[in-house]
Amino acid sequence: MKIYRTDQGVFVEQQGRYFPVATSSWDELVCSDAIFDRVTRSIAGPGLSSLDGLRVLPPVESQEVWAAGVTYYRSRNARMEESKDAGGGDFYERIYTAARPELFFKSTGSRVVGDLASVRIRRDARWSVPEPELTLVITPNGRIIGYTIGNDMSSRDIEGENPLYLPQAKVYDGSCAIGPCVLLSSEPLPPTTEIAIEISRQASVVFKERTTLAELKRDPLELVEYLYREVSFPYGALLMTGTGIVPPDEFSLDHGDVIKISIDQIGTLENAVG
Ligand code: DO4
Ligand code: MG
Repeated sequence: MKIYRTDQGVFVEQQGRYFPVATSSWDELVCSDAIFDRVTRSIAGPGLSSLDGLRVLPPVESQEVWAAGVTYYRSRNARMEESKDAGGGDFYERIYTAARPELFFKSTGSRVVGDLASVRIRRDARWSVPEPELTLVITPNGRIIGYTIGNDMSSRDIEGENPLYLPQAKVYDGSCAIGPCVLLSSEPLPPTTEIAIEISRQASVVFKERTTLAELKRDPLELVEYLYREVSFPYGALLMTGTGIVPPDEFSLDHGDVIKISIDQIGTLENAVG
């Protein structure tokens, strides 16, 4: 079951039809222990044939967005390369194998942009990339109730100059895109789940790659356990699980580029660079 947050309330999609879900707010629904039952019971009556005419909003309201890093071998290698002149390479090798994962704050809910909205590159960055990431939707008591698609926009030159610049490389207006919906599921996604990215410039594809969840080194449950150890989330949280795809070093995003990230069973998150 996929749920969408829109300007006309929450809708559940079932077999190509969209049914309204009774709730006072997104926050109320995602914090509800009965979310699966409530959403299932909403699938009744004729429903809508599409969400045309409604504005689909990012699937986040008061939730904080956090991110895990260096959870794929490809990400470890890219960070070691970009920070080698700053002497930071060793940190990435160590974090890749450490028991404690890298977790960092990414965005407030209000700063997240949704499907078809614009993401941004920092004005003071020279080397910017998107990071396509499976994103967990977690309740206040630490239960994973679903999955969505995230784009952890990053400034590689700033992060590479000094690992302590990470918050500036990662947190800025338009740096976090999430959507278009949440795939509600209490089961883990299969390791064969594919994450794919395509970047187009003036209608030509300039970068395209795919990976699968089999490459993700950390168990999502382990990431959630660390995140919730000493922090409480009264509205729950979203957790990006890290990128397994990094474009080649000579690639940097440009204004007007269109980024499409697709994950099996969830759909496609599309954002242009504003
Ligand atoms: O350690 C820097 C950031 C890592 C990250 O965002 C990722 O691996 O996805
Ligand atoms: Mg990332």
